[in-house]
Formats: sequence, structure tokens, C-alpha cells
Amino acid sequence: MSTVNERIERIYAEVTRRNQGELEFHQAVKEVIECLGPVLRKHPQYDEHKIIERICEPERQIIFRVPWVDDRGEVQINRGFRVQFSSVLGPYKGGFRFHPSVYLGIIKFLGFEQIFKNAVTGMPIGGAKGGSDFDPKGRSDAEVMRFCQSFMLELYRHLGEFTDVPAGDIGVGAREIGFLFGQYKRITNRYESGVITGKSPKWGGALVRKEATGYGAVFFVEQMLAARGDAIEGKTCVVSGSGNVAIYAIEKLQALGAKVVACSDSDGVIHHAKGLDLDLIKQLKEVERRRIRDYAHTHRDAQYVERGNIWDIACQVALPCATQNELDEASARKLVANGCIAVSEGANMPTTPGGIRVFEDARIAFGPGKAANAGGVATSALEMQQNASRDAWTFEYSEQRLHEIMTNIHRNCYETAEEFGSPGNYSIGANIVGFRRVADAMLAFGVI
Ligand code: NDP
Ligand code: 2IT
Repeated sequence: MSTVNERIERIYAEVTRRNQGELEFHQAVKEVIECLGPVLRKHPQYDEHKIIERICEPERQIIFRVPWVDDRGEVQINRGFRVQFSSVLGPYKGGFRFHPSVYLGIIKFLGFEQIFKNAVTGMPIGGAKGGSDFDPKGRSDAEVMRFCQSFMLELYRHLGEFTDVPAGDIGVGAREIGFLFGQYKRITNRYESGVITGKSPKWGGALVRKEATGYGAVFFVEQMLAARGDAIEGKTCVVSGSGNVAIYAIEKLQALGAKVVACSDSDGVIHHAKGLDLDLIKQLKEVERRRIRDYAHTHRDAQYVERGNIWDIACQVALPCATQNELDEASARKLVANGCIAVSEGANMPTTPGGIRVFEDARIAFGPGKAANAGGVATSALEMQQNASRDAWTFEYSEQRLHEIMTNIHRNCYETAEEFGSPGNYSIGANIVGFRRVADAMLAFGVI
């Protein structure tokens, strides 16, 4: 009879064999299943029913050609993906990413993470992710529209308010959601608001969805600090990225009295020691779609460093809100040496395994993305709820619901980490909370 740990190692070896070259997917699987030894020992039925093996194999993977014509009349071909990982807790749910780095391994890592994140929210949503290697940067609105229409022309048959409900992610914001929803409506002849979330509040979107991931990541760090008798007010913070998640993380940090001194994009880093001017960042990024370097044209006392490492900048609280593996072991060491006491992952898997080890060894408060950035998808579930009842809640009520959800997630992860002998380890807490919820539903449903 092999030990539980040997069986987990064998499952991991099989995942790498079956999904060759998909490094981000391997990383995401390893991070979750490494935590599950104590759970399998406590609940042997999970092992007997091969729950982990089943979760690691997506229920369905769709890969398709996305042909479209650019403004010069040239035909362009991209690749589209939707990986429908798990539907035991509800319709598949998870965003679309449009970025040139997208390939199957990225979509599978995101879809796999999404299963557990969505379960951690406690809401009735399964896990999925989709996207394309299409690069919206530098494309006209008309080109983005034609791409979105072609993408949806294939994908619509796999979606539906009770089947699969996408939303945004990197490169997919309100503009793309509008084009995608419009095309779905046109093909199906159904005004099915609940088929996609992150819609504009002008036509069925929920208030606070735009803000939810960033706000939620800040509420999570607020809770982690409160558990240590500390608070966010007066703290110096660094937030990487300058997209949807970063902007609204900065907004909430500032509202709670913190000073945010740096943000970034894929070209470089802005450091503004007296505190970032968020109105300018919104104007540059949300309205004009420009680069963060342009911030320094307005604020001459801010420094822009092309290809700089944002984690070199001293802070007490760090929120990685750009992309996967953006915070490595050396950066984590630098943060700890500079006095960082808390990290909340607004992005998905932004910290490398080596970076996470550094934070754990230093015993700083570390909020993993599965818990810390779950406010986005949780508010998507609130949008689905409002669409289903043809209702629209106020901003204040929606934000209060988000705050309650983040508080509950924090408490569940905290208590579960303690129950399994790892007090203060939110990664273990989140992985176990999410896994148990999915596993129990799978047991109830039989072998499917
Ligand atoms: P956006 O497209 O709005 O912004 C992404 C930001 O990250 C931009 O500043 C972008 O810079 C930067 N970035 C993206 N890719 C890279 C890269 N390869 N290297 C360096 N910088 C990069 O996306 P979001 O803000 O929506 O997403 C940010 C992160 O948050 C992602 O990890 C996403 O999966 C995660 N997330 C998003 C949620 C949501 O509701 N939107 C919910 C939960 C998690 P540039 O403009 O130069 O590309
Ligand atoms: O990673 C994520 O949780 C998202 N991009 C949001 C997913 C959603 O369905 O709102």
C-alpha cells in the first residue's frame, strides 16, 4: 500500500506526462495538490473515488480558429480556447484573456485555479477559462470588434446562462464584453443577460463588478492585517500593473488611508514617492489606452524606469496585480528585507513557488490569488443573481456584499489552515476549502 504522499506524487507525474509543455498548468496543479495530503488522510473516500485525478482532467476543452480581417484588409488568424474544467458547483464560470502569450497551458492553469477560487467564494459557480493569443494592443475598435465577433461565432454554442458564463481578464474589459455580448445576442436571438458578466451597468451589468477584484484584494489584506492587530491606514504600498485590478486596488488602498507609491505596465515602472495620482492613471489607461511612462510627463517628480523591477521599491504592503510569475524568489527576498509585512495577490499566480516559500519562511501575511482576488468572480455571481431576478442593486449594497464575501473567505481560509495544522497559512487554507467543496459535490454526483 503506497502512502498518500506517494500517491499525490504519482498523480502529479501523470499530469505532467499527459499535459506536456504546459508549465503554468503543472505549477498550478502542484501548488494545490501538495496541500492535500492531510485532507486525503482525514477523508479517504476522496482518494478511493479518484477525486484529484478527475479534477485535474478538464471536463471539456475547446480549441478553434479565429479568422478576421484587419483594417488594411489583411486576413488574420488567431487561436481561441475555452477550457471548461468543472461544473459540479454551478455553470462553468471564468474570464477570457486576450494576450499574445496565451496558449493552452495558460488557459488550463487559469481554469484550474478558477475551480478552487470559485468554490472558495461559496457561490454556485463552476470553473473555466478561455481566451486567445490575439493582441488588442494597437488595434482599432473596429478590429477588436471583428475579432470578438469571429471569436463568439464559434464559442456561442458552448455558452449559456446555465452552461458557461464568461467574463473579462487580461485584455478583456468593458469594450470587448460589449462586442462579445452583442454578437451572442445576435446569433442566438436571445437577450440572455446572464450569459456573460462584467457588462456595462448601462445594459445589465452589476455595479461594483469593475471595482470588485481590486477592492476585494484590499479587503482581504485588511482582514489579514486585522488578524494580526494591524491596519492598512498609513501603510506604504506598491501595486504592480495598471489595468483593471491594479487601478481599483489603488483606489481602495487610497480610500482606506494608505499611500500607494508605485505601479507599472509591461514596459516599465512608475515610482512616485509622494503617492500616485489615480485620476491621471485612469485617464491614461482607461480612457486613452496609453503607456504608464506617460505619467512622468505630467508629474516631473515621479521616476519612470523602463523594464524596472517594481519589487525593488520599499513598501509595507505589496499587491501583485499584473500577471503570473511576476514576483520571483529574489524579488520576495527584497520585499522582506525592505520591511514588507503583507502581500495580497490581485493577479492569478503572480508569485513563483520560490517567492511563496520566502514569504512563508518570513511569516509575513500572504493572501493567495484563489482567496485574495476572488472578489471579482464573486461579484460576477452577484451580477448573475441580479440578471436572473431582473434587478439592479445600488453601489453601496453591492460593495457591502463584496465586503461580507471577502470577510467570510478570509475567516474560512484562516480557520481551515488552523484545523489542518498550518495556522496563518492562507494558501493551505484556500486550497483545502476549495477542494473540499468541489470534492463533496463530486462524491454526491457519482462517477461523472
Ligand atoms: P488588464 O488587462 O486590465 O491589466 C493587466 C495589467 O498587467 C496591465 O498593466 C498589463 O500591462 C500588465 N501585464 C499583463 N501581462 C503582462 C505581462 N506578461 N508582463 C508584464 N505585465 C503584464 O487585466 P486585469 O487587471 O483584469 O488582470 C490582471 C491580473 O488579475 C491577471 O492575472 C488576471 O488573471 C487577474 N484577475 C483579474 C480579474 C478581473 O476581474 N479582471 C479577477 C481575478 C484575477 P500592459 O498593458 O503593458 O500589457
Ligand atoms: O480570474 C478571475 O477570477 C477573473 N478573471 C474573473 C472571472 C469572472 O468570471 O468574473
